[in-house]
Amino acid sequence: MSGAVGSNCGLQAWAKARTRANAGSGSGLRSVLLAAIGAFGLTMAASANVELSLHQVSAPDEVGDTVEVQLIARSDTGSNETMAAASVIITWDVATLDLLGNHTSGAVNLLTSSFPADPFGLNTDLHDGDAIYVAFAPLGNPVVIPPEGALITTYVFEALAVTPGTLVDIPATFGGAVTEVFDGEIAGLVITGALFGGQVEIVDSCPPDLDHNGDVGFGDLIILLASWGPCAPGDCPADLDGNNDVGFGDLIILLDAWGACPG
Ligand SMILES: [Ca+2]
Ligand SMILES: [Ca+2]
Ligand SMILES: [Ca+2]
Repeated sequence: MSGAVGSNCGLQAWAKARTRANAGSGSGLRSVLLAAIGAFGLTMAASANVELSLHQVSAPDEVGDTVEVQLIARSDTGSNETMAAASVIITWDVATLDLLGNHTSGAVNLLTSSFPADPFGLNTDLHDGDAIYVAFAPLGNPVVIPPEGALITTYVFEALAVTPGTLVDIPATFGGAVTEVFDGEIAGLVITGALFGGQVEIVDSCPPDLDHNGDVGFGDLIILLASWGPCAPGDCPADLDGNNDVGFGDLIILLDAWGACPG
């Protein structure tokens, strides 16, 4: 076995596994990742682990803004570890966050860093509260994971609603998929450590700005008038005075705030 596995092989392996899954054989993502990093034997238990954690970049974010959540990998051994690949499941509350994608700015050097088509269908819909992110290090150049942590990628969400804290989690398993980190030197060695989700705080410093364009104006007035009348608690952004009804009290608040939002 040459062990020479490039990006195409990795992606082809994903495609093959997907085909097998579609055919009903239920092949696992784990075998796909193992094949892609050149390990075909049994996986081994690790003594040294890589923790994964999620962190909101700038807290809090405004409703309507993009929310950036960093995926940090950290060696728990006190010395550097290496990573060849990782599959990371993330889950979130679709009432407060909508996944827009991810970016690699400032992150470690990776061959692929994305939400590819997966055998479990987690990525068939990226707006339903679950997805699986996959990172492959460049061939022969595993990612160094120091004890102080390394940025793997940044997930980008849209903030949909005010919340003091909504959890973006990294489940160990979900829908048949597994969150796993693979060692960069020993093929097939799983070195997944502790998994820590992260809380995201979303605020709205300018509630009358109903269309989130930075000022209170006719666009917001139209939204308010269009939702005139009784409304359900928690699902009524134009109910500015919180009496479960859009009416003159809310109109007065909006008119008083007319113009640029504070800040
Ligand atoms: Ca999904
Ligand atoms: Ca506005
Ligand atoms: Ca009201």
